Amino acid sequence: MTDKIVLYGMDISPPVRACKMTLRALNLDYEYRELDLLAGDHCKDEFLKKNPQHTVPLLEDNGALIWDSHAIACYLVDKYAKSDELYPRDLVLRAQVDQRLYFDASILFMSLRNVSIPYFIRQVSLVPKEKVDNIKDAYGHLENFLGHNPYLTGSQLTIADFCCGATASSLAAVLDLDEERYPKVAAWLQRLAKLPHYEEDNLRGLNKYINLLKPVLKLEQ
Ligand SMILES: N[C@@H](CCC(=O)N[C@@H](CS)C(=O)NCC(=O)O)C(=O)O
Repeated sequence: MTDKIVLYGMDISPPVRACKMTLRALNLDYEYRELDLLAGDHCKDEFLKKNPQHTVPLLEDNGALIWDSHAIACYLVDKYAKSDELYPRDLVLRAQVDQRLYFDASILFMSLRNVSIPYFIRQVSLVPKEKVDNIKDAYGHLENFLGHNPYLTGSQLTIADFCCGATASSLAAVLDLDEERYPKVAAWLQRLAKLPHYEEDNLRGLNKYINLLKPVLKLEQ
């Protein structure tokens, strides 16, 4: 057991990048252990003992094992933040952040995972129209959530922006963001891109992810 925070991940993974952005915002030191999912590192016994769901990100903190990026982000802010801005304690504000986190977990990220996993596991490169439409719907929901606000739940940056932002930026691996149709999403992503160390925490892995998927996927429109 180690007393330092360890994040297990792979840079191309959107939820891993969301955790990196959260750790950065909290200014926390951590060790990053890169797994090669394409080589099956996440299905080896050593990792399965830590996360039987065999997903990254996985956080290890003083013996505690936490997986799912949303659970990790909430835990990190609750445990280490000096203020509650990134994950408010006010019940209504927190419920709004939670709603966006569950939206990412159940709709936004799934619209991407449902395309990427079939390709990574079985080299399925044809993306059926329903899956393309799911991605368009996801962009549309984000556009509506943003309204006139700079961030997803209002004027304050929260972990919902990290989780949804890492995923939303990655949707371009399947379908480029139509900036005329979703101008608020485009402006929000540009705002996130100005965060300190964005390049290291999100952009680098994002570019690798896009380069892996975009050239091979064929969309049924
Ligand atoms: N809801 C999870 C999703 C995690 C997830 O699906 N991670 C992918 C990489 S992006 C993974 O580990 N896939 C390997 C697998 O499911 O076996 C989270 O937010 O952490």
